[in-house]
Amino acid sequence: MNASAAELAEIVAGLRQPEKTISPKYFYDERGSQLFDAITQLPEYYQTETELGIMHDNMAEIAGLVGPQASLIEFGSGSSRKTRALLENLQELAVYVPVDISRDHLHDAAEKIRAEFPGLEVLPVVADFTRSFALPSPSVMPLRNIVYFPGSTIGNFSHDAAQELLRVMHQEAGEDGALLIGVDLQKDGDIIERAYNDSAGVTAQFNLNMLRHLNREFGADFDLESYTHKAEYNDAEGRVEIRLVSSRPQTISIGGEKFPIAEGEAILTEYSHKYTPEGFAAMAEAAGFTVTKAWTDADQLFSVQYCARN
Ligand code: SAH
Ligand code: AVI
Repeated sequence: MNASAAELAEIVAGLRQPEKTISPKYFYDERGSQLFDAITQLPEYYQTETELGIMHDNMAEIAGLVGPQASLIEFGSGSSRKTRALLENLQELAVYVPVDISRDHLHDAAEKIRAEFPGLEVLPVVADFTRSFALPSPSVMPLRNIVYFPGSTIGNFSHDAAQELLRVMHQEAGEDGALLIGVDLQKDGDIIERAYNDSAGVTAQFNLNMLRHLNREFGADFDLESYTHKAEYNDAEGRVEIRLVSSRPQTISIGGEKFPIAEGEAILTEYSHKYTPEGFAAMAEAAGFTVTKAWTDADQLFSVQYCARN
């Protein structure tokens, strides 16, 4: 089965579940990546500016821990906005490998990085990082691998899947490697809910765009007008739950199957888990990492964590 047939099978399997579910990776076509960039500019979406601030305030220490001639492998690199500070400050970086599922957006971002950092080897990889993929060989042998996973994209995975992904990163890092990861922290639920229900409605457009993507790439027939965005913080589970709610009874066709959906029924499109520092440290430990250093902001909204291999 090629990637796209496997993806169609995955989407259909998700729609067969008791709660219809579609993976958040299907947010990211070109428009989805642009809408995510717009989300990062929203006043309510505290994560991006907070993470950038933490990186800025602690860059000398981060660069010291990474050391010289590293290979920087970034999972879910998007527009590589946060990476620029690392590229400017890391010592004699050997190569930058941005990995992302959003093909055109990744290639555009890589071109911009090449123009901004002319001496740097940039080897983008279009891949779904939840499936196995090959890393390119750099022309200069790096001294160590640093896996970079900013943005709290780890939060979009269930605890089991997140631990599995950390294990993959543990392998990619190799013996002398390390992981540098952005992790959103548990906090007052109102602050979190506002971040996913912005007043300009950009997150709603981002959520709905998933259906446009599935219509175009997978021949689905979602009627975008008849779904509304819903994002709620589930305190007990420590996660935001994002859904699309059907405003009328209708039938979805995809992959030769039909799925009735009732008025008021929802499709789950994303979880965004928030962690306590202890909760993340325990998960990292179970995947073979020790959190050597965790930096946070004055309000303890977000954290950046340096994880060494055990
Ligand atoms: N790192 C950036 C972007 C975060 S948005 C930041 O911190 O702002 C999440 C990014 O991960 C998107 O660019 C999306 O295309 C990518 N992504 C999500 N799921 C993915 C998957 N399974 N495989 C590869 N990339 C994925
Ligand atoms: C990419 N990821 C960490 C974002 C998040 O906050 O979970 C995706 C997002 N969904 C809605 N707004 C932003």
